[in-house]
Amino acid sequence: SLLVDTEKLLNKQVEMEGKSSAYYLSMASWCHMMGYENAAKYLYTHADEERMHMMKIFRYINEAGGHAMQPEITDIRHNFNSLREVFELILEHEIKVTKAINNIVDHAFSVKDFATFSFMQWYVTEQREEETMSRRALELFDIIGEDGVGLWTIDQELGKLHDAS
Ligand code: OFO
Repeated sequence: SLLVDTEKLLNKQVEMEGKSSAYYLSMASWCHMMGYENAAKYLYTHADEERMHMMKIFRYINEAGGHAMQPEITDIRHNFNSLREVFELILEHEIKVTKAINNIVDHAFSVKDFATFSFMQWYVTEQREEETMSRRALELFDIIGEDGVGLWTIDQELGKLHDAS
């Protein structure tokens, strides 16, 4: 069964994934309202994926003999200054998530909890993909530029990025 520390770390990660889901849903709503249709679509899907990330850990905790806790989700930001800011915040957030995942992997290894260590490998891979995707999204702003039809074009490209994922 899970050690107390491991269970705590995993429940903290449940909270983080739940928060990611709420955060991205809020961003999706802002993009949708602003008319960035493809960015909104990308973020609605991303919000669903984060919920799935949360549930995977949630079930694992209980299956491993722990007690998964439904997190309190508060302090969700609803307004953003620009589409670029949204994508900057996503990358920033994903980097934080990667650190938290790596910390769990490191912990699991050090206490010889190889089941958790192995379970977390999926997240290590997922984070590498998510960071790459976020960086690519952000690059569009520099490559295309935001003037004139730039923002519209960026939104179109964000739609393709999503299809490629
Ligand atoms: Fe986007 O992070 Fe979950 O794992």
